[in-house]
Amino acid sequence: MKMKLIDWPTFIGALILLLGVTVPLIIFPEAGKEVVSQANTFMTENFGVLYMVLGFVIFAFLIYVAFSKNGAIKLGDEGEKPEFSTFSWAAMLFAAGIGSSILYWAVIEWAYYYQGPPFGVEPESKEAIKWASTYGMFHWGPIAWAIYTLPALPIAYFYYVRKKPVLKVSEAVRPVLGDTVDGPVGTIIDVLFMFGLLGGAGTTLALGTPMIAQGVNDLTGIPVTLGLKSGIMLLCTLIFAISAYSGLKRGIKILSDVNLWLSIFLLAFIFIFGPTRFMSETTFTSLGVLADNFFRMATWMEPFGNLGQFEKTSFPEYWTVFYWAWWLVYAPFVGLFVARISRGRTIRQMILGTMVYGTIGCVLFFGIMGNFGLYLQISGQFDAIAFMNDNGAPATIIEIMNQLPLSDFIVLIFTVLAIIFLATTFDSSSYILASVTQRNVEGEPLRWNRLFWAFALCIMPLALMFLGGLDTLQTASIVGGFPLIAIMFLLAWSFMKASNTDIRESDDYEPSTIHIKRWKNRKKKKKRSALEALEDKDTD
Ligand code: NM2
Repeated sequence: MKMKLIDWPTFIGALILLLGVTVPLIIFPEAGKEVVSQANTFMTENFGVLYMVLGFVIFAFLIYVAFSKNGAIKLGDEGEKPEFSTFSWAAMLFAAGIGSSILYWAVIEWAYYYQGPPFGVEPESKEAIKWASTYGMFHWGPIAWAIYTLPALPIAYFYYVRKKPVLKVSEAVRPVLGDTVDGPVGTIIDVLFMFGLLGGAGTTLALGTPMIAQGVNDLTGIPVTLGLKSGIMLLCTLIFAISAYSGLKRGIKILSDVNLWLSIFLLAFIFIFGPTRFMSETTFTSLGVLADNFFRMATWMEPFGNLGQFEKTSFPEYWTVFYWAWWLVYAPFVGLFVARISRGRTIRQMILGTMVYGTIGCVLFFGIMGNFGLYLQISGQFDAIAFMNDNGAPATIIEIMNQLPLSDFIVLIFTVLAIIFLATTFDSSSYILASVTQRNVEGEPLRWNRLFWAFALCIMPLALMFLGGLDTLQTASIVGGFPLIAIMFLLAWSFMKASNTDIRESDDYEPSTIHIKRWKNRKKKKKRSALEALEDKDTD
């Protein structure tokens, strides 16, 4: 029977957690908002440093792995070529990890930093401009992509080296936790992962939907109401559902291709018809500022902020901590995709590739869209900040797009792009949620199971939009991400344990770790030749 395929404890566990959090928020919105805001402050103030340390440690760890012997391991058989060309690989990687939020934040993030800059800088000053155009790239840069890559290590390793397909996070930590993952411990890990993903996707959908609603409003005049927003979410679910039913692979492949080309078109259009020189110069300068201040930004926690005479900005809590948490909740899920597409690459290529190409993609969005907005502001062409303070961020984003030539057409493209981005988020998230709640997945997870999670995905953002407020949306990721801090640690440990064991025992490790074998032989050879050299010397 098909029902037997479902892993009920995980299925019910995740559902109860989801409803347990969202239903009270909808029934008691006033009290709910208060509790959410307290939860946000409590988590970011007390545990903010944990998220910050985590981001930094993951980055350092991956750089270490990339250049260690473990990094030389090939994901596949010896002599195997990478399954995808580097361009397709980078495009798929980007599509898996990035959704509609990049349209939102690339256009508007600078405005928040310009008004509330880091490091105690004077708001709306020249110095603030510098950070406004740089900090977005940092929050979508190498550390963020490192967070995404970590879970891909054990997953890809089990897939292509040990040849054991892993679709659950609990499976990926088996080397550390042993058979306990078959019991409640495994269920708890999977439920927490699902809860994190529901929170992260909740943040994405609750941000993206009002922006699309504004676009629709701009194009058709339909007023932006909760009804319109719910309709948009339903539409995105439907687009995904139809494509899932009409032969998934083709439907979603077409959507992702359209997405890629529309993004390239939009970026090229803004770059050519916007202030090209300003955007180029500012992006280049920001990259320098970023490189110069990378460690400062990665570790800045404002510890003296609340010591009486100093004024606290809460910038790190409000931004960096939130961002690391948000990337964290998506990480195991993106890790699965990264692992799947990385066959034939080495661990080192996978690590450096995600960090470099992922960052380049985000730099393009922020450098073009963000600096376009910044230009409008400082040249006085459009006071985005005043507009935002009166009308909110989603309306400002659309209004910034409206400053381009052929504005109706551009707003249309922007809105369609955001809709497709959301539909693909529904698609991939529901795929993973459904897979985790099944005992085994042959080919595809059950269709009803996928559809169920696609609709379940709407619950959190509906509750969040109902409550309103950016901090409410941020809290979903921050709270959902908390348990993942421990899970990330287990994933890293698990990868190191498994790969170190295999390297050590590689002589009898058959058949897929030929590369490991070769590595070992190479080392032996080196030792031998060193010995030979010594002997030669002796005989001389
Ligand atoms: N991240 C990249 O909506 C999206 O773009 C999904 C969001 C974690 C900030 C990912």
